[in-house]
Amino acid sequence: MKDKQIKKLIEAERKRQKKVINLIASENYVSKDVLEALGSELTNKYAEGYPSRRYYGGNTIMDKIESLAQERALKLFKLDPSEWHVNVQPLSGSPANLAVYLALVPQGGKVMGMSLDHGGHLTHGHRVSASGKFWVQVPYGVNKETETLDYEALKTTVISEKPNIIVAGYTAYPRVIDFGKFREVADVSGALLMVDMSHFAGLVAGGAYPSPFSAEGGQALADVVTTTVHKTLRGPRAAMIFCRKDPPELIGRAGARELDKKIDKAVFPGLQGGPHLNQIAAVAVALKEAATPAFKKYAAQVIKNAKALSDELQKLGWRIVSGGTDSHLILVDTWNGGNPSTPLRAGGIGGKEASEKLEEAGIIVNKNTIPFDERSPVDPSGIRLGTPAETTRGKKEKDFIRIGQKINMVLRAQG
Ligand code: DSN
Repeated sequence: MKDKQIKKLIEAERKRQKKVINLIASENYVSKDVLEALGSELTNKYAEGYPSRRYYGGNTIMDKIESLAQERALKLFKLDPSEWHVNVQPLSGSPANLAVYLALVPQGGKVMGMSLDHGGHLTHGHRVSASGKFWVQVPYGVNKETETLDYEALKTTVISEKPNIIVAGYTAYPRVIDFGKFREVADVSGALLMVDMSHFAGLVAGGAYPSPFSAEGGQALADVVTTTVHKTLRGPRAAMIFCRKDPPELIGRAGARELDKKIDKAVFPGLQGGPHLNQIAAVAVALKEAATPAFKKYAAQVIKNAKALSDELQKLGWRIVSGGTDSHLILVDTWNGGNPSTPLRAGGIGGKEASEKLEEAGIIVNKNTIPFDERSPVDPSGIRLGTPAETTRGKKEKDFIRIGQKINMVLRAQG
């Protein structure tokens, strides 16, 4: 590379990534093949439109790449192309979610999403996001005692609020989500059900987490599923939107006809211009990798590692939100979490200080609110830990037990 300044910075970041223990739950390390596709000549091309329906010439090869990505996406999640459609053009998770609302919810309509401080995402209707400015959020949260989803409470909210769409799938919820119960809840008022599986898509692909698409007996679950590709799915920064094609039982529901056409239109020309075909090619590469037996093992190991880390921290006296994990992430209540026999200084340690101390020790985490947090999001009561990135680097349970011990030592060190 001729640009020495950027070259030096890329090199520095490469070294940083190698040196640290990365416990950011939403990050991962992609393969060389994914990087190669991202850095290819595909970035030079404009391809506004969709395969065989482009607004620019010279797109025969781009059509093949995009169609291949779509084919691989449907195959990976075992979806019948006559029943499901996938759009692989969203640049990332936030525009993907916005495209769904733009397509299916009238302006001012209701998006029922989990509150940010309980583990939801900004784009699930939070007021600072466009999703909360053009639509109205009907917030829900977890049960105060169990810190898990309360499906009966959800049903009550749905009956009284009648949301247009219900969003399940979160950024800081460590437990399995019962998509069958969500389907029942949505059916109570005729709402559409959207699952944002960004965090656990790789676990679904690897068969280690329940599918939001359909139940084991074939019962249909979500109407729309969005996902980023760069988290547990271990691909480039990108997103996809899956939707059911005119499911007979949905006909007649508000906004429920021709979901595929509406979503395609919302992505382009509704929100985006030319798709990033270098990114879409990298998505296709990652989807092929995720269909291998090695990836299946990876997904199972991610969860085993998270359980090992969670158990070790609990053993060392830390309070884990909801008492554990079924997924790739753990929420540690650092503020209220000290072991009485080796107490933290009065008041515990806030999430901001905890993440800073850990970073000094080479462990990268993010500060995070915990449900019913009384502290501010800039200095919340907890930290979020995730195992996808370090599992990609080959770490197993015994390594995560050691990481748990190091976290404990760092957070309890005085000064
Ligand atoms: N998806 C978020 C995360 O979990 O880190 C970022 O928006």
